[in-house]
Amino acid sequence: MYQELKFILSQFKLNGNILSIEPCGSGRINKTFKVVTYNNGRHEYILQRINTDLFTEPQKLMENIENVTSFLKNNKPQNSNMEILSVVKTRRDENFVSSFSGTYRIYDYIKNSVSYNSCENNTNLFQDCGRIFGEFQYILDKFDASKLYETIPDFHNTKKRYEAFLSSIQSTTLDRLKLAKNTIIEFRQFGETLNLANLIVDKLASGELPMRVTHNDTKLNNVAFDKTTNKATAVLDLDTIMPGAICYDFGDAIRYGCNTCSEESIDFGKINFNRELFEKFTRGYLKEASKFLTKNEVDSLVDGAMVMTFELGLRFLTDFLNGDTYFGAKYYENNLDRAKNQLALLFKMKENETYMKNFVDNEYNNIISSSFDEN
Ligand code: GN1
Ligand code: MG
Repeated sequence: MYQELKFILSQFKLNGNILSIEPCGSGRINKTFKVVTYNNGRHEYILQRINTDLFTEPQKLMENIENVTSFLKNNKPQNSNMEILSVVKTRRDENFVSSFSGTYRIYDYIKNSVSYNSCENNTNLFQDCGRIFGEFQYILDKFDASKLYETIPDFHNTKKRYEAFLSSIQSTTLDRLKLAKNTIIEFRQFGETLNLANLIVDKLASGELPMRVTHNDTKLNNVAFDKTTNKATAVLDLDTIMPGAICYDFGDAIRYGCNTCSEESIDFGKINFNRELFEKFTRGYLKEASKFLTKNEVDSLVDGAMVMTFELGLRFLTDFLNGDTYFGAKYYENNLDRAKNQLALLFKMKENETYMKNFVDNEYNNIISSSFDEN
């Protein structure tokens, strides 16, 4: 494998000779390595093998990334500390290479950075995570979303995700159906009573929510923090940047970050919704995002959190019923357990729905009224 990776690396314009290649990151979809080279000092890079089963058109994926990153570089406010991912070109001036072992691209590593799978005891990390996603969206507010390719069509089309779930029930094996029976019933009841599959998709279709540039995978571990200051410095994993509803990004960050257990936990009884983290993220996020959000968008944020949790749970469950072809599974019931984890979180979110909506309202109103006071 390393011989092959060295051959891949030799096709890119790297600075110096390779010192090391180490697997890194916790993504489910692409394989990621940290590469260190030496030439009058160390230079660090991120090498990724793109999962072309899902991203079937890597040239379009990379074009999206090039367009968005150059827009961010040219339009970020002067006082912003945001770092922006830079794609390393190949010797032929292309932005990826394909070989028999796969399709690869390289980014410069964000200097002196670290990313976290959870906030542990430092809840300020999550506030700053909210701030950087808000700033990211704010800069991209001026970017024309219709210029982006849909790298995975209907990625957050929860209506279609729900239809795919219903048809996987028809085509699965008896064994998987028996194991998943109760979870299937709960997802159907939950989704149908709250109309979760249609809620956002319908508002996008009617124009109540505008189509924006969205990141679509706003987990805490997709943010780089400065190792010294612990400030969020960069938004990572730009593969799923596509047109979408703003609440998908707020929602997915809350889904991932406010679960008191990890996504892989099977301790379902311990799963709860962390209010302190919710407040921190919302505060950091709204400070930036209130500069451009419409009132309808503000009102949709909490719905986004519930819809994203419902949707990912459905995706895990559908994958279990389909024989684990998308996310992969470390053991037979892994994807079913992941679906149960999201369902447990969804119940806790429902209990907290009014509280969350009130908090968003108050926070937003405070920001708006204090900006009137300043003017
Ligand atoms: C996948 O690969 P990773 O971990 O960044 C998935 C997301 C899910 C996430 C759940 C392209 O992201 O949609 O929310 O797993 N990405 C894709 O952990 O399907
Ligand atoms: Mg990802």
